[in-house]
Amino acid sequence: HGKPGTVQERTFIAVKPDGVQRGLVSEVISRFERRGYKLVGLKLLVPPTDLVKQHYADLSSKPFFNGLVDYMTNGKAPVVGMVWEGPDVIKQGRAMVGATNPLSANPGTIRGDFCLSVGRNIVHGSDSAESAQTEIGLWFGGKGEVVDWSFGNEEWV
Ligand code: FUP
Repeated sequence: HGKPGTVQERTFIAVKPDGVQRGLVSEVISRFERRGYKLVGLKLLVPPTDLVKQHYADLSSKPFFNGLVDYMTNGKAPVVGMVWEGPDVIKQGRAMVGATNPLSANPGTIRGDFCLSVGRNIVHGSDSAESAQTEIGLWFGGKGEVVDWSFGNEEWV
């Protein structure tokens, strides 16, 4: 899919429990929609502990790991997981999300506009093609959970 010369990528974006609690689900979705990206996967869940441990496997030795897993899985609020598709969406999605530490995130990014704490930074976005593929498989591994569909117009008027 996509025009010739257009690399159609997919990335995993999640609104984390603090973002859901704060009513920012629509804000995050809206930014990706208005940018022109296509929503191809969407679910709300309290993720199982083993899923989150796998998702954050590269951080398992960090001192904040247990707290991070608890915050994601304790059910005080759910997570909204999404798969977004479009040109350069992995890198562009990271740019839209902003720096991990919100105090280093530029205004205009989601983190730079809506939060202050690294441990409560609202949103997740895959940081590479490899992690995007892994994370989409982890969160949307079931048959039909990611949907192929077309906007219908291959180019805007
Ligand atoms: P990011 O890809 O921007 O989400 O950043 P990381 O994968 O490095 O971190 C994942 C999550 O770990 C962050 F969203 C929040 C948490 N974290 C902390 O709580 N403290 C830190 O110092 C770094 C990350």
